[in-house]
Amino acid sequence: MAAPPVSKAAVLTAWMPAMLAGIVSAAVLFAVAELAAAFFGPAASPFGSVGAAVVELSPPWLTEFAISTFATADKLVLFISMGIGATILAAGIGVLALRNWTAGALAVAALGVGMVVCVLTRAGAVPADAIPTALGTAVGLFCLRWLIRLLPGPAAPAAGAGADSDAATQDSDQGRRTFLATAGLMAGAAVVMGIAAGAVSAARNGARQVREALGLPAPARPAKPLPEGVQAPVDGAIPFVTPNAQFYRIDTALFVPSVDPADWQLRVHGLVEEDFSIGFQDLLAADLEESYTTLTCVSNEVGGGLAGNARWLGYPLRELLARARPLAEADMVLSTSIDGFTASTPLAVLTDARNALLAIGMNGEPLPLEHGFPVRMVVPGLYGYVSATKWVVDLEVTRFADKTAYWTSRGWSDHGPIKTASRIDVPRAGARVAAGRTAFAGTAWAQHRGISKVQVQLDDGDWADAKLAAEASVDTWRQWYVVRDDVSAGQHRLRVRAWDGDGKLQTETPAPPAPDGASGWHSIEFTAD
Ligand SMILES: Nc1nc2c(c(=O)[nH]1)N[C@H]1C(S)=C(S)[C@@H](COP(=O)(O)O)O[C@H]1N2
Ligand SMILES: [Mo]
Repeated sequence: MAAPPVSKAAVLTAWMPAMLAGIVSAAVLFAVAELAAAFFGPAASPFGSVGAAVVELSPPWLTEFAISTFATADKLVLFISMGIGATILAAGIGVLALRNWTAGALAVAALGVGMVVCVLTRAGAVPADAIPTALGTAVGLFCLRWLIRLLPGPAAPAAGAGADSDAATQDSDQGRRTFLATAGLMAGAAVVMGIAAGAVSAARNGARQVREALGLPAPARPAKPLPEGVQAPVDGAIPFVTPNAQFYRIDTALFVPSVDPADWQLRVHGLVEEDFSIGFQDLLAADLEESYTTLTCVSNEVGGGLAGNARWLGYPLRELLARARPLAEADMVLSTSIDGFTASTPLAVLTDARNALLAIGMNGEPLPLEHGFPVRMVVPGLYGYVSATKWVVDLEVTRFADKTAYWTSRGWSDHGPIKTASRIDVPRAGARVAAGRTAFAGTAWAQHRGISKVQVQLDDGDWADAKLAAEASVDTWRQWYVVRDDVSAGQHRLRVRAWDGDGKLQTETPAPPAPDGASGWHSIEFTAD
């Protein structure tokens, strides 16, 4: 007998319970695994580990797109996409399990194994970290089995239609209610376990509590006080020192690593005459130095906000490396974070007179967790991806010819000096200002070379010198401003360009961030009336 034609909509409706069974089971799987993982350690989280693997395996263009498009929301976007992907996959597995239980169960098992592989290949993972994912997969599979059993078999949706006796209808109503109640209970349990997982991992985050109780020692060499007038006297100019809470954050860490200073150790080794390790107490007891340095991300677009200036407290890397005595053939230091991120920094910039620091303090506070607590690197003059390793635990003195780092093995330039850049902060692009007397202001940077001149151009007028605010040091950004009396009503364009301390004009030709930093002159449009 030929099956009656079945519409797509009817098939979907018939599959709905199976899809729901798949999704609810997946929710239980992740909730159980994440709750158990909260007791194991950050590497044990299956969701986090799959996310880390996605980041790790993503083609460079995708990672770069994500960072430049979503900037600091890139992690949220990743998790939401993963959630959507997991939901679709779980729905599919539910249908598969209904039609053929063995195939469905094998699919779940295969995904479980895949997640365990992600967990075990993660930086800092130990074999026991596989337990939460294995446990979650087992419980999820059990729930799926249970829910599928409550469903009628995979009969064609329209079969038997019209032939239902009253008893059969009642039966199937009863069955539907049992199915929905069971699925609802499981979903509720998943939500409760998910909330508990969040609470447990927050409570077990020792680093946060230790950080709050930590007092920083006074620097042996305090920062040179900021000269008067580093701040442009214009409303809306950004703060010269970026408050920690406003400081941009860029990293590949899906969950901020939690490092207890009591367990923190830094190993210094490689092409050195002496290798050694230091602990956090050694740093607290050392002669610390404090200085202002402006950090910049290589992914910053022309006019973008991925730059920040802070007062960093730390131990000079040149002194740490002097103790290790690098061999003559060495030309690079590969720094590694506890989460596996690496950066390759020219040895020369870590051993010259600049204030390259193993930093523990930011603007008078211990480093915020997301900025590398307890210890990070800060190197004036280089983009963060080749220098600013957060949660740093290992320094290997080596050679550019022998090793590559996280981003340099993904096609980014291996030396990352910061390009001269200038930005208009006032007015904001698209703003409306009063015609007549109008102030323009902004920021320019060329770390370790300094800024010697800034010019602006209004519409097609002549380029005119801006006033430069005071310079704190060549390692920090510098503010500029211009007050004009003659801004006519209407639509305008403003452009800016800067010269570095060597008298070199910043590149006019636009270039995207990859592979060694964006270039081009920033311009904005605004309306005066
Ligand atoms: N462990 C770790 N450190 C890291 C990164 C990272 O992904 N992981 N990103 C680097 C990059 S690309 C930049 S621009 C700076 C940003 O430092 P911030 O987040 O404190 O502003 O950190 C650097 N240090
Ligand atoms: Mo960066």
